[in-house]
Amino acid sequence: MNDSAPLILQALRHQSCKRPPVWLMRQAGRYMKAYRDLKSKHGFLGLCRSPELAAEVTMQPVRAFDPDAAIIFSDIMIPLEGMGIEFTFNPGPQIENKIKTLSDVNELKVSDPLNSCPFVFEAISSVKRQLSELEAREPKALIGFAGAPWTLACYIVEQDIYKHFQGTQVFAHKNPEVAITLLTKITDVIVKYVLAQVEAGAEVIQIFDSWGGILGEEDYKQFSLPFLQRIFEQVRSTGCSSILYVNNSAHLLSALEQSGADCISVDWRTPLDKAENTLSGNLALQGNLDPTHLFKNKEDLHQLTRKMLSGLNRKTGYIANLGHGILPHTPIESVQCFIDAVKEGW
Ligand code: 1CP
Repeated sequence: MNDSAPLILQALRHQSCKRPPVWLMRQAGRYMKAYRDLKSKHGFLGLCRSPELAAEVTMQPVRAFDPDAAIIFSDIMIPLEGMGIEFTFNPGPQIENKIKTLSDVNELKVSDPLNSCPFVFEAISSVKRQLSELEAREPKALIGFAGAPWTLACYIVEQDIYKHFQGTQVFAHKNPEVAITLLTKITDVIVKYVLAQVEAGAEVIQIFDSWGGILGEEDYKQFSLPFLQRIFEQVRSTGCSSILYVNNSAHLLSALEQSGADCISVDWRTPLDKAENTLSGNLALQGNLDPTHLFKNKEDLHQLTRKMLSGLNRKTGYIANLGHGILPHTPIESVQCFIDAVKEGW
């Protein structure tokens, strides 16, 4: 076992890395047969709610493909259950009692995730132990995560006739104060949730603002950024590193710079060199191969991965990844091809 820090932590601290570290967003999941087999027995929430099974599903891609990180298996909705929000999955979140009014917001509890979802923290401790026992060439980082308050609000606010979460935008503009109260309550819970993940052993916290990109820059600064700033300030106070992923974020890059995250995870639509030129050099970058490129043939995928790396001007402060989560039906050979191509080095 090598006892230096995991490459991902070196990259987030801007220490020089012998090669780019690599992992894949949503690396545990439906493209893996081992995952599908376990899910067919226990159901998605059954996997999330069992610390043993969540740890096992977390470790499946780590053992199969040797990425530089494990990301804890769970879902962004899990900490909301303690607030009184009821949901199922099919395959995405289906919410029973959507938020419509101020009184719905007032009824939400600012619960303690240690009570409402203790299994997440038990799974983190278990994965931490398993990673330390793994016979791997490099130590691996353990990544915890949460949804951004805006993205969580997208799922829980009533959408009525609106598509693509515009219902949440309409809700925010009709009742900005109610929306801010809702976002503040979600943030209160998410702060507790990520701090408990750090306490349990997470070394990096990634926040997913998957629907932040539907907002224009000014609205982003009102309805997403201040809540992210609170979360990242708290994560920073523990000494833990942080990553912010915002899908469809080309127009938001300068706003994201003010989030307080250590690293911006760039979606595939923005060329990495453009992100590198726009963002301050103090910020690390993560990304950003188009997840659909994993369906190309091996030669093309290898070439595209090497091209992604050669577009960068830096040799640290960078984590190779996809530009969004890996898709169902992705060929597993492509996952290995992508990881191996990154491991060829700078
Ligand atoms: O049918 C199934 O097998 C369930 C599919 C699935 C999985 C594997 C869902 C339902 N969630 C997950 C796990 C999950 N969710 C992880 C696992 C850790 C990993 O390996 O990376 C993570 C990080 C998430 C986070 C998540 N859930 C996000 C943010 C990331 C992103 O892709 O933008 C979002 C938006 C969700 C909501 C969600 N949960 C599940 C689905 C299919 C979705 C997306 C639905 C939608 O597009 O609205």
